[in-house]
Amino acid sequence: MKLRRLTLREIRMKLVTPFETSFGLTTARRILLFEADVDGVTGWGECVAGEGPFYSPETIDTAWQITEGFLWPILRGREFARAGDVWALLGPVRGHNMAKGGLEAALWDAEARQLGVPLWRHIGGVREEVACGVSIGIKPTLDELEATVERELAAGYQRIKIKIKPGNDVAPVARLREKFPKIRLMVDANSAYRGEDAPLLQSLEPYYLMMIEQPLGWDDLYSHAALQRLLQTPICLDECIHSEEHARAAIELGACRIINMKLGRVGGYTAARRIHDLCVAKQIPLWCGGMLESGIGRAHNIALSTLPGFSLPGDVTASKRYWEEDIIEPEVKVTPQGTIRVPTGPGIGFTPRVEAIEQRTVRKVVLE
Ligand code: OSB
Ligand code: MG
Repeated sequence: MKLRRLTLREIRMKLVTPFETSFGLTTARRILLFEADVDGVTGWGECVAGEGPFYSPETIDTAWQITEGFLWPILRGREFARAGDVWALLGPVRGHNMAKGGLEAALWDAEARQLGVPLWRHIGGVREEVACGVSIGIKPTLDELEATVERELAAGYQRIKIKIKPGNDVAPVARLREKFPKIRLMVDANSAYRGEDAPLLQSLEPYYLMMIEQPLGWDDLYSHAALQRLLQTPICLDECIHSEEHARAAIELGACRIINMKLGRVGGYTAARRIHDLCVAKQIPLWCGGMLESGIGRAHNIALSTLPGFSLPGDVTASKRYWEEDIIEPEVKVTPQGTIRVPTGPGIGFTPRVEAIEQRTVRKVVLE
């Protein structure tokens, strides 16, 4: 295989509703898309880096620069046997997983299309339908939060996750538990707490949450291990798990009992599959996280979620929850049972709407 041409595009997309987390408010996304021409076959990938370095150190601008300045020069003119070899080729570049992950995903899509098989089958997926949960941002009032949860449950979603931050944690959880005693409920703090907040996090225990996602520092395994010893509720790590080595350390230290997997955060399918295999061997349940992706990233998340170890509902949802109009055809739809039927076509199984993508493009470079 040879990457003949790589097109980078920055598109702008306005969210249907603003999304608030402990690290900030997002009203519109700036998204870096990768269009890879591999031996004349086109594959698509999405870089999930944020607009600012607040979820992780990467941003769309660092990803663009690293891709153009370092990843592309490594792959340019290079012959490789399979998409699975690209992760090792990019190894000399340390970190920048979201840049690598988006690019590598485009190569996997192209490879699956070359072979004429669905990407999810190509990576070893086994599920024809994946289970969906939703991630709900911090809301201005508890009434608004409750109404949002009501609506998402009515749409069929199997698990509710709410974002929390100091001062906006126990009250929303208590309210939701009172109103919805039986639902699968969890919280995501995006690193908003410190070790000293253990008593506050312990006060969430009576609400039998499925898990508490990433309560402490974004790269702090030690403190999560100490906190997990104080909690019955499982800790799920998101931000902390940016490599296979960190996943192994987290599991061995007891820093978490569940892992949220994101293709971009770990650097693509090769790294994700290694972490997946480790979690299966160690009996750590996995689920697929989301990063407010456009349809292209969403399609990759669906493929990833078909791996056998993804035993819990992911943050993989319908296009219309985030976008007035998505950039793929068909849009991602969720069944009344809260599942997505995995597409059967080659590659990601959705068609990028190139014209709609071009309309939203504010920056573009063609590397060849
Ligand atoms: O922590 O999972 C997270 C969105 C942006 C950045 C980080 C996170 C999230 C979400 C949204 O929770 C998940 C989604 O795409 O629906
Ligand atoms: Mg998270």
